[in-house]
Amino acid sequence: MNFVDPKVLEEHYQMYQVIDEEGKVVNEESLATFSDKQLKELMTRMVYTRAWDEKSAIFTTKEIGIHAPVSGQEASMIGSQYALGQTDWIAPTFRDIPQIMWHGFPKYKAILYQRGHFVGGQVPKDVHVLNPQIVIAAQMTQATGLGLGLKKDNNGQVVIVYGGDGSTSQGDFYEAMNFASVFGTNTIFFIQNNQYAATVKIADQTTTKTLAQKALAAGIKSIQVDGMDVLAVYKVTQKARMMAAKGEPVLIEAINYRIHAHFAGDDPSRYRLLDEIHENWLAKEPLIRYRKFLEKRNLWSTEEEKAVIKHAEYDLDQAIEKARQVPKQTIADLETIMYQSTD
Ligand SMILES: Cc1ncc(C[n+]2csc(CCOP(=O)(O)OP(=O)(O)O)c2C)c(N)n1
Repeated sequence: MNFVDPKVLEEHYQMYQVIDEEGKVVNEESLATFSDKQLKELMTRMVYTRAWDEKSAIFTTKEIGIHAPVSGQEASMIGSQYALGQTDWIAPTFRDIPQIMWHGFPKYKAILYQRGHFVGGQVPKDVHVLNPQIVIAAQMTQATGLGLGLKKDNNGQVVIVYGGDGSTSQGDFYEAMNFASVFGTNTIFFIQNNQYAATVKIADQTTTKTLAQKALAAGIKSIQVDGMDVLAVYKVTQKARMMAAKGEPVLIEAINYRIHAHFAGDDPSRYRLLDEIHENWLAKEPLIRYRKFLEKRNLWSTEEEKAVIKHAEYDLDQAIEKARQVPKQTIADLETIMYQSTD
């Protein structure tokens, strides 16, 4: 009699990396496929995202409403979105605002979404994103359905659905993967394991050593990637995109770390000791290591970084100003838009 031990799976997962924590290349072959322009663009987008995030946190409650901080997760977010085509779809959570903004979702609408204004939920027709989901894992079943539609359209489009580690403890996650596997939908499940579901740490959510292995029960291939390494995330998503476009759904587990609170305004020190574990994660954070990598190649400077930060802060001010011009919503608005299609 032989009960299979989940430990047999663990050795198959080796976190995929292109650069290590010191910005040193560990995978020359993957690196060779990037142009200097792409290498710089990835940094520009990450720095922009960090600046937007930090300034948003200051504005929270006054202007923005609920802001879910993303610092520490830029490599996962930017690297994965960068690997998509413009006509691919994104099914985001409340935290995945950077990906949808880079995919064309208007910035002022992102502010309105965070304020709970209905205009923030109206996605322009030519922008391929779903409304950010606040119900944990509900976006997974939606992305499976959308992935089935894309398969039937047969245009090579895919949908990427984001979820936190907490979403993998939900029923919708398993149901979505099972359906995706049975019907061969064009879906990429992208799990951002940022170590916490609100205040609950990963060790209190699951006894599996990886979240990636959860896909295997549904018959879906999966991989673990260093979610603080933007080049690795890009490469892995690019491959996943090719597979999903052929009706092979896949799961990516990106290991990263949420540096700030769950929602801006929370006090993370109530559930997370700001001790050496925190310090250890900070040392791995995506901007520091990627900056080291670029500087070694003379592809990045302090001046460039400052200019990007200034640009992001300006854009945020503009977006807030534009959001201010939108009339306050009323109860009657909610009733009228209930059965209307979006613009
Ligand atoms: C079905 C459901 N249960 C509970 C909540 C309350 N809630 C909001 S965020 C959150 C934690 C989400 O954690 P995770 O999926 O890991 O995403 P993260 O915020 O870490 O990116 C919870 C439990 C919710 N929104 N939906």
